[in-house]
Amino acid sequence: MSIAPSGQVLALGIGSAGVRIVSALSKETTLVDRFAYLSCDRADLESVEGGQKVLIDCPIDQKLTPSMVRGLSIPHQAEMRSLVEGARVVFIIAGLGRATGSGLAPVVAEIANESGADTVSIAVMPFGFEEKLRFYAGLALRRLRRISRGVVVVDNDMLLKSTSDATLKEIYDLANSEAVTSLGSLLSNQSEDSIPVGLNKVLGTVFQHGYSFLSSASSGSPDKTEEALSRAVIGISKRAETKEANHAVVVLTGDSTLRAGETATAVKRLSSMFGNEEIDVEYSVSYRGGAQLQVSVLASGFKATRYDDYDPLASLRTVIDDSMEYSLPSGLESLPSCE
Ligand SMILES: Nc1nc2c(ncn2[C@@H]2O[C@H](COP(=O)(O)OP(=O)(O)O)[C@@H](O)[C@H]2O)c(=O)[nH]1
Ligand SMILES: [Mg+2]
Repeated sequence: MSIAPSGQVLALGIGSAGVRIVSALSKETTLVDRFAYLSCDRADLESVEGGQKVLIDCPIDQKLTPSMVRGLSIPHQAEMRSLVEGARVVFIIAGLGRATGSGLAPVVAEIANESGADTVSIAVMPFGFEEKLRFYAGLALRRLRRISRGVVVVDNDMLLKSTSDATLKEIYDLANSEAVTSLGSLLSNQSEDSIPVGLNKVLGTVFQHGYSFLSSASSGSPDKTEEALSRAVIGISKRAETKEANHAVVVLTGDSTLRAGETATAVKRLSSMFGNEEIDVEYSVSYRGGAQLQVSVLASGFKATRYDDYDPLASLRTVIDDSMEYSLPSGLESLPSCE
C-alpha cells in the first residue's frame, strides 16, 4: 500500500453546505491532511477555524446563478489554484442546487485536474422539499461527473431521519453529523479504535466508471446490522439501479461491543441486497460510534441516477451552446440579449 506524504490529501468545502461539512469532517477524519474552504458568503468562512480560505466577491443585492458565480470567480483563479497546489488527492464537497456549490465545484475540479491531482467530488443533493433546486443540481452533477475522476452522490433525503418539528438549522446539523460520521470512518487511518479500509481502496471504489453513492442508516434493534444495512441499500435503490453496482465498501460505526460477526453478516448480505453476486465488497469498522450501529454503504459503478431526470433539457444539451457557462451579474454583462 502506498502512503501519500503528508499534505497531499486535501478536503475542500465549497458553498454553505460544503464549508460546514468539511469543517465538521476536519474534526473526525485522520486521513485528510489539509482542509480548504471556498465561498461567496463571508459568514460561511467566518464560522470555520483553521484551514485555507478563499472568499469570492459577490454582490449581495441580487440573486446569483451558478454561471454568475463562475463569472465572478474569474479574478480569483490564482487563489483557487493555490488551494489545491501540491495535493495528490482532492475531495471536493458541495451541496448542489444553489449558486455557489453548483457554480464553483466544477471549476475547482477542473483546476485540481490541471494541477495533476486525482479529484473526487462529493455532491450533496437537495432535499425533496427543495424542488426548485433540482435543475441546477442535476446539471452540476452531470458536469462534475464529466470532470472528476470519481463522483460520490450523497442525498440529503438519505441523511435525514425525521423533519417533523426541527428547524432548518437542526436539519442541516443532523444531516451533517450523519454524513460526517460516514465520511470520517471511511477516511481514517488505522488506530486503536478503527480498522479502516484505507485510502487506496476508497479511491479504487470511487474511480470506477459512472457514479458512486454513499448512503447510511442507524439501528439499535436486536437485528441492527441487517436493518441498518437494508435501509442504507434502499436509499440507493430509490435513486439508481442497484444491480449496476460493481464495487462497494461497507462501513460499520458502533461502540466497543461491535462484533466481528456483524461485519461478516453485512459483507455477506450486501451482494444479495444489491442483486449482484459479483460485487466486490470491502469493509471498514470504527468503534468510535455509540450504542446505535451506523451502517454506511459506499457503492460504485452506477451508469445513471434519478437526477438525470432533473434536467429536462438533457437530451437537447448537446445541440445547445454549452460553452456559455460563464456570465456576469446585471450591469456588467456586455453580451446582447437573445431577444
Ligand atoms: N447536508 C447539508 N445540506 C446543506 C447544508 N446547507 C445547505 N445545504 C443544502 O445544500 C444545497 C445547496 O445549498 P447551499 O450550500 O446553501 O448553497 P450555496 O452556498 O450557494 O452553495 C441545498 O440543497 C441546501 O439545502 C448543510 O449544512 N448540510
Ligand atoms: Mg450559501
